[in-house]
Amino acid sequence: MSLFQTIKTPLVTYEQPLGLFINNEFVKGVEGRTFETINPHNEKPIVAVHEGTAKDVDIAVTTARKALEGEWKRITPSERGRLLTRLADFLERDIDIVAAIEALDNGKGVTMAKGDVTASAGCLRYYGGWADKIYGQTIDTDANSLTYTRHEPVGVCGQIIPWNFPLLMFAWKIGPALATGNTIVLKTAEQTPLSALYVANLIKEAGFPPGVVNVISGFGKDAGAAIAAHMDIDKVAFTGSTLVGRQIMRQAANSNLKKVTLELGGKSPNIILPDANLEEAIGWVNMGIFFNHGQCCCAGSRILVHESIYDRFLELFKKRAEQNKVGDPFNSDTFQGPQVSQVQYDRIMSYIADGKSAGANIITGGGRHGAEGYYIQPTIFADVDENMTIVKEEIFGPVCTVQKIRDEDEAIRVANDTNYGLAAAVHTTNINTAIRVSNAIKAGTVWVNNYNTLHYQMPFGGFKESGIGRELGSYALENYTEVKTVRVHLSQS
Ligand code: TXE
Repeated sequence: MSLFQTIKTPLVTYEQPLGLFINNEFVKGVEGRTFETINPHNEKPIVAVHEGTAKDVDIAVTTARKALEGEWKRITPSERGRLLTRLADFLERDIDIVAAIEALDNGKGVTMAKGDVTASAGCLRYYGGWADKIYGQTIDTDANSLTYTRHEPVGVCGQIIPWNFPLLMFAWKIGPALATGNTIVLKTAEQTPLSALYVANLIKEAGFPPGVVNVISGFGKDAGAAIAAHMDIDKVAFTGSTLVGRQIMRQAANSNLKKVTLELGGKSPNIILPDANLEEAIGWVNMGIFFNHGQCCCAGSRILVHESIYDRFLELFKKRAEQNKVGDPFNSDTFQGPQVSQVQYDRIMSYIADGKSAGANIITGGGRHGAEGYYIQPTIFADVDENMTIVKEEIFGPVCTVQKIRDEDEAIRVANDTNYGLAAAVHTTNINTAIRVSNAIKAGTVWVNNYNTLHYQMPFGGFKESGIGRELGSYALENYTEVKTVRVHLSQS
């Protein structure tokens, strides 16, 4: 099988790389295996890509180690920054192609996909700006010493990303790692390998030295597990399910105790208090759960509404959800496309069936949308109780539950009644209430009167079982540097 193929989408025709990206070249996997990636809109294969296994991870790690100790080490921090900003420019230049790839491979609406490209370019440019601003400290302990710290790269970083934001997760991962001088072996999700391979070509075009970024298409239990267990990877960063996050930690512990950061699942509460601007809140609630087809780790899937506005809320929310345009990702006004895969479709449908049989009341949706593709209707469950599976577990689809709460205290108690702690929101026009509730919620991000408004300048990550460490903002830089203390004894003569 060849290493490139021309792909025709409804919007653009482009050259898709198919190989593993190692040492700035596209290559076949050692085992010679390939796997197909499926178009979730029509359930048909788009193309087959070369599969990386543990052997390819080994080769990529050797390459990344060589780059780390070689050319990359000699490049100045400012030049690293310039490479990142150049990559951001190329992403923006190719926005139509990259957005089309995301629409094709992931199923997200092309307009939403353009937003992902812009946010990814912003993220890379932001970290490009950081590259020459990584400082240590000088520490005055006594007159006979000079003590200072250096923030050195951790080394070779393994990064494993999911399929819900294939390009954006790629940017979130490589941005801070490259800004701080690390090299990378990144595995994309098997459902969505295409955009990262396209961007790999841009990485080469931008002028990154060979071996600095290596991209492996492959499966979790083979290539992914090989990264987590590798003895010569210094750090692993993972975004995905809590189940796999635990495995990654175990493998890191059982191998070389590589550093671990995890960005995992969520079951985030979205609280609507009686003094909220209801019209505006409904818009954010809709965005909170249905954006990206509910495939967001921070999705506002548990909606907690004060009893005094509950009926009115349901009436307005139903109306709003039914206005969401569900359909072909290549229509520019599509808000919700298909779920990413048959597996995800089945998983979500089984949660819906579970909610129905547990006696939850369907306000809207609850079924398949259309006859082809992994489309699911925006679904709202009401009259749920706290112990139902649909209230407890991450569904990761366009499905939410609406619960009645009596007062602020109950809202806080119910909001925190979860093993997760990724995000939350409160809608109120009282600043005191907003701050009180935000302080009381155990979550990495709390939105007040908005939802899902992530930004590369803001740290993002989870309390409790939602993860370890923070991505984005200056905080992410800490994941990718080792602090070295140097103490110099000053001679008195
Ligand atoms: O996730 P996996 P899946 C949640 C969401 C979803 C569920 C399952 O609830 O319904 O997880 O999705 C790689 N060693 N999230 O099965 O398996 C895999 O190849 C190393 C939340 O797709 O965690 C892919 O690259 N790596 C989430 C990545 O892990 C392994 C985003 C994610 O896949 C591996 C996605 C292993 N043993 C799903 N097994 C979020 N936090 O945004 C798999 N992988």
